[in-house]
Amino acid sequence: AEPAPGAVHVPHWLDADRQHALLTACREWARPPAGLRTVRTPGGGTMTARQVCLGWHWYPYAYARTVVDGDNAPVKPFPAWLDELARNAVADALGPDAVPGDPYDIALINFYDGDARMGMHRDGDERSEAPVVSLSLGDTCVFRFGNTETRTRPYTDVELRSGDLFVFGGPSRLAFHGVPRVLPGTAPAWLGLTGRLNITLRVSGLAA
Ligand code: MD3
Ligand code: FE
Repeated sequence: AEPAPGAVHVPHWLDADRQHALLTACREWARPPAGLRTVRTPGGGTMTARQVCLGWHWYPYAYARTVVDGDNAPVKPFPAWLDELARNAVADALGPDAVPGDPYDIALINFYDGDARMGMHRDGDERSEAPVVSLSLGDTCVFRFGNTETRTRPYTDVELRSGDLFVFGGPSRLAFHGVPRVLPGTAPAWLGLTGRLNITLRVSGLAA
């Protein structure tokens, strides 16, 4: 399904084995040092989803190589297999011509409990127009996909389920989006995850 130009939702892209493997990896990455943390915005807000980064550390609103707003540890490396996964995702969703020349080198992994949300925002801290790849695990969420002008209507609400892929390329790369709610207790029982996890894969366009 293509809810907006360049935005493609592929339900059930990850089979059960790949969901398990990705969840196991995310749990390892969540451990300190440079593990899961609460993000505080300059305006004094707190993100309710907790986050861990690979490759480059995101903090509002820039990238660094160390956890400058946490334990100051070096950010964990971005593994080559995640670049492969991202390239396969873009090819499957948008076709081979949409796969970027530069490697994927950032993963932002958000952990949501039942009360967590993400407000409407745009992702503009990367220096690349490469499509963003999003993978969901665990509880279903309501994902709100908006427009490029305002954080309000018009928007489209889409349910993202465990194993779903969403790719944001073209004009949708700069659209406002958010997660107004998570639907607790909807994760597949076999996964063994309470809550929701989202992995976004990005090309930084930043110098190594
Ligand atoms: C559209 N994450 O990490 S995934 C984010 O579910 C983020 O954790 C949400 O928004 C989450 O920035 C939504 C879908 C998503 C991710 C990145 C995008 C949509 C996007 C970047 C550009 C456009
Ligand atoms: Fe985002």
